[in-house]
This record gives sequence, structure tokens and C-alpha cells, in this order.
Amino acid sequence: MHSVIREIFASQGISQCGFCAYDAVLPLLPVRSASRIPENAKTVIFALFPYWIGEYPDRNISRYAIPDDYHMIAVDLLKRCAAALTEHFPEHHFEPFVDSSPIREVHGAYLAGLGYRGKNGLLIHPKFGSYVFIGELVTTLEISPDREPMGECLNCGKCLTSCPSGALCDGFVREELCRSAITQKKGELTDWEQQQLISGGLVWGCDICNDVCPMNKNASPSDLPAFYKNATATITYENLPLLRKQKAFNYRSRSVMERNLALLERDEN
Ligand code: B12
Repeated sequence: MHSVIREIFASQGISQCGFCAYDAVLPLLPVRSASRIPENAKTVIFALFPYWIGEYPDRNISRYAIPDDYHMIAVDLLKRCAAALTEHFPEHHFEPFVDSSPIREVHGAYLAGLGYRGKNGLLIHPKFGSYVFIGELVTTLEISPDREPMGECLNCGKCLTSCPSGALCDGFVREELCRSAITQKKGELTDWEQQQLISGGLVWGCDICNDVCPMNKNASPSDLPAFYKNATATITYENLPLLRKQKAFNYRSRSVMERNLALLERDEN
């Protein structure tokens, strides 16, 4: 059964997937999408979506926001896998989730044997590094896990000492301090938050705890063609209205992005 399922994922270009018992990912995160979890769920099939697509030296957004919105790309691919799986297992249900998921995705993908658990709180795949998104199908089909978890990262602590805002503390993120969270914050930023955003130089996201990780040194570029289409690494006031429709920051209002652009512009002057 494992190879049939892996072939179905591979036919959609997804090279990395693994299995974890549904009970092992409990408790769920308290989010709205939890109502979509199928009754009698037995297994979670995790899939990785590698997103590093090369260097963009002049970028002003985080690497993960350069391709088109991963939520849409990954959900689309997962839905195709779900349709193919339903043909094979018509009695069963396969429900896709990405990010806004009740599943703690790093924890689950780790249990499914898809990577090491980084001190930065991220999953690190042996080939694609931590530059991977995680998505999953929650299913009523019983599938036994076929891989052991890979264990912890090198434990070098570079992510902890390099995080300029002190958000990382032994694998646990103090979310409100994370520069990525600051760029997403609504309303006014405090002076300290403004300074963090300006020193980061990014309108959206932060890559430091990924980039300093030695396990990312030889990370392979993404094997998913969809991430290479429409790659845009620089946000301006002009392209923002169009980009907001197709990029991962589309769930935040235009005013948040314009506030961030203005802060970086102020710093240039
Ligand atoms: C909320 C959120 C954020 C918040 C808060 C981050 C956080 N870690 O809590 C903010 C906005 C700051 C954020 C930032 C980023 N995020 Co985010 N985020 C999420 C989200 C939606 C929920 C995470 C959550 O609340 N988990 C709840 C906690 C309690 O569970 P947990 O994550 O499993 O962690 C527990 C255990 O695993 C354990 N643990 C974790 N790490 C370690 C390490 C060791 C050594 C040990 C012993 C234990 C341990 O302790 C934790 C507490 O119990 C997930 C999607 C999801 N549904 O999981 C994406 C997700 C984690 N984010 C992701 C990404 C890509 C990012 C950024 C890299 C984006 C960017 N470039 O700006 C940064 C990275 C920051 C960081 N180092 O975490 C990816 C990570 C992919 C990967 N390779 O791991 C996810 C999985 C989204 C996705 N579908 O791909 N994120």
C-alpha cells in the first residue's frame, strides 16, 4: 500500500511523503479548519513541498514568499492526490490541509520520518533542508508508519544565537518576537518592532534561522515546477496590488504591506 500511495504522490511531482497515525498528532491546534477532520480519521499522510528556487540578491521578501502562494499550489496538488487515492480506496476519505491546519505540521512530519527536528522549530529534510513547506491528507484509511523519525538536528545552536530578536529559545519560538511575525502584525509597530523590521530589510518574513543552519548548506533546489513560475523577489508599491492576489502574503491587508514598505523606504532616505 505504501508504494501505491507514494507513486500517486510522485505522479503529481511530490517526491517526499510519509505516514503517521492520526492519534499521534493529537491534540489538534484550535483552529476553524479542525471541523474538516474526517470522522474516524486513522492516518495523516504528510507531504513536503521544497521551495528554495535559487538566490535573488536584491530581494525584499523572504524566500518562501518568492514563488506563487504555496497554500494554493500545495492544496491543488494534494487535492489531485486525494482524487487518485479515492479511486483506489473508494470507501475512504482524504482531506487536504496546508498551514492553516489543526495539525502541528512540523511535529507530524517529523513523526512520519520526513526530516530532522531543528532547534529553530523547523523540519529539516536531508536533501531539501528546512526550505520545505508541509501539507497533509488526513484519512480514514489505516496505513502503518513505515519510517522511524530521524531525530534532532546537529544541535549547533547557530539558529538560536543568530536570531537577532531573541525569538528562538531551545526550539521554542517566542512568536511575538519573531521578525517573521512582526512583518505580519496588524496595526502600529512599536519602536523596537520597527527597528527589527528595518534591520531585517524584508517587507515580509525572515530567513535568518533557516539561512544560518549548516544543514541547509547544500540544500537542493525545489523539484516542483509550480514554484518557479511567476517568481517575484521584490515588492514595490506598483506591483503590490497584483502580487497580493497570487502570493503567500495575500491574507494580510494591503495596508500592512504598505506600512512595511514605507518603513524600509524611510530607512533608505
Ligand atoms: C503559527 C506559525 C508561525 C508563527 C509562530 C511560529 C511557531 N513556531 O510557533 C510565525 C508567524 C512566527 C511563523 C514563522 C515562520 N513559519 Co510558520 N507556522 C505557524 C503554524 C501555522 C502553526 C505552528 C504552531 O503554532 N505550532 C504549535 C506548536 C505548539 O507546535 P509545534 O510547531 O509542533 O512545536 C512543538 C513541538 O514540535 C516541539 N518542538 C518544536 N521544535 C522542537 C525542537 C526540539 C529540539 C524539541 C525537543 C522539540 C521541539 O515544541 C513545540 C511546542 O510544544 C505552522 C503550520 C502548522 N499548522 O503547524 C507554520 C509553519 C511551522 N511555518 C512554517 C514556516 C515556513 C515559517 C517561516 C520559516 C516563514 C518565514 N520564512 O518567515 C517562519 C519560521 C519561524 C520559526 N523558526 O518557527 C512552516 C515550517 C516548515 C518546516 N520546514 O518546518 C509551517 C509548517 C507551515 C507549512 N505548512 O509549511 N510561523
